[in-house]
Amino acid sequence: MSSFAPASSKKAKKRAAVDGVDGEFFPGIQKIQYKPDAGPEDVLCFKHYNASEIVYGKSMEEWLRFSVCYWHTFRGTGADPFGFPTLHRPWEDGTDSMENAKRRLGAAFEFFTKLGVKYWTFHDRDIAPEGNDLAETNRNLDEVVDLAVKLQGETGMKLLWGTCNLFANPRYMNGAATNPDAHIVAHAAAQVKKGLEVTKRLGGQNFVFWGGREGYHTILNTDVLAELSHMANFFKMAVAHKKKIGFTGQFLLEPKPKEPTKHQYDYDAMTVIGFLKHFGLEKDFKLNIEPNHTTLAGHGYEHDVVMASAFDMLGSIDSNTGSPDLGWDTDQFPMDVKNCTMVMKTVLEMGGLAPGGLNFDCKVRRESTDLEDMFISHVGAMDAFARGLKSAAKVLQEGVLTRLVKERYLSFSSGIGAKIAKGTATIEECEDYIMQKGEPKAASGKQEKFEAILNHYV
Ligand code: XUL
Ligand code: CO
Repeated sequence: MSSFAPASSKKAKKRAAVDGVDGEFFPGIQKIQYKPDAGPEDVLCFKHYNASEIVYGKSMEEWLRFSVCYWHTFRGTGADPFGFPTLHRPWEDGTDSMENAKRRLGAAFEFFTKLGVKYWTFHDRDIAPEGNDLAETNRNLDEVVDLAVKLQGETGMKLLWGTCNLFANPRYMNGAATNPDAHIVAHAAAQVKKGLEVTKRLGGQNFVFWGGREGYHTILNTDVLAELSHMANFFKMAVAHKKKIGFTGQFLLEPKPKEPTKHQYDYDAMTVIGFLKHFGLEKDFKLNIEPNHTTLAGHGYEHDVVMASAFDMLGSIDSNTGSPDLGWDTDQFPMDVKNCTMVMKTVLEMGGLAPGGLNFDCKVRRESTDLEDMFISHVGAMDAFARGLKSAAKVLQEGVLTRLVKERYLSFSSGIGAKIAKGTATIEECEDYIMQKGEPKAASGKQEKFEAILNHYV
């Protein structure tokens, strides 16, 4: 029996007819329920995430636009540089065939529906195998997308964003948009053309560019200005095609400082904002911020979320976490309520993330080998974010932190401060002001007080 919805629904029975995706892949798991009184070991239910509950004027579901990523959750094998795959999924037959691709998609939609998320994300090459040339690859993609359109229609699932994998194939080892060979740049552009078209077909609300190979391993062999200009022109071609086909999704650029490339051009939020503004692309792009990338860049967890939002450039979030004691991208599920509170505080302050969302760019540990771990991880992270949302709402509703921050900057509301804030003060006026008023008195920054107040709410 097919089971893309709870086994009891009429839709589930009808769906058994979809070719190649028959079968229930998570037979022991029912649709995840909200059970606020469940005990500590009951990890297959939500204790905090209650989709329809109103928090800070909107439903939890509207604030927390959760999305499951295809690459980790349905293509992750647990392989690492030192070891073979550990995650053996019942829908995988060990091949990269179209049949397997379709069966996997069926399993994915059963997972999405039982979990109760509304959105998913994918790279083109996650969902369909590459053929012998671009034409065959595109045909494969079209065939799997046909099935995805059908499954989306049956389940009500939506595509948060699509993206192109411009980093795994060996042709891209020296970069895609920044490759020193124009032939390869053209190939990447052709791939993006198709990626945009299928994302449009699936009603994608955004389209992501992550430049994993856009950067350098040694600056000795690299013309950085040429590469950055080519990348900007590459994005301009994509913007032109987006307009031509009438794709209305938001373009998002995802910063990351390194890994796999030693130095990636999209280093962090401010670097990307600077790049976009320099090349006149800031109206066409926002940012997709992944906190594990932020910490890899040497910043605090929420730094890039806050910076992108401050410049009205926060489009979406790849909500994951790293391990603060490691130096690489571990893509763990976000389970830290304080981190989630800080992210949700920013999201509430900006009035919501739509059309972006909270995409779980996360993978279960290679040692978390049970099928149910796929659910436990997502449920735990959704609950952590629901708690973060509730704490952030309290922080803002009571307004203590907001008031204290405002008071800290009070000197800019009148006199010389107001002129500095408006940009009308001159350097001579500042000198006159100091000559009259004398030495300023430095006020306490009160970091510990702010930290203690946050702890009151979390
Ligand atoms: C890699 C990463 C990507 C992007 C999409 O670190 O985050 O999965 O989110 O290409
Ligand atoms: Co990501």
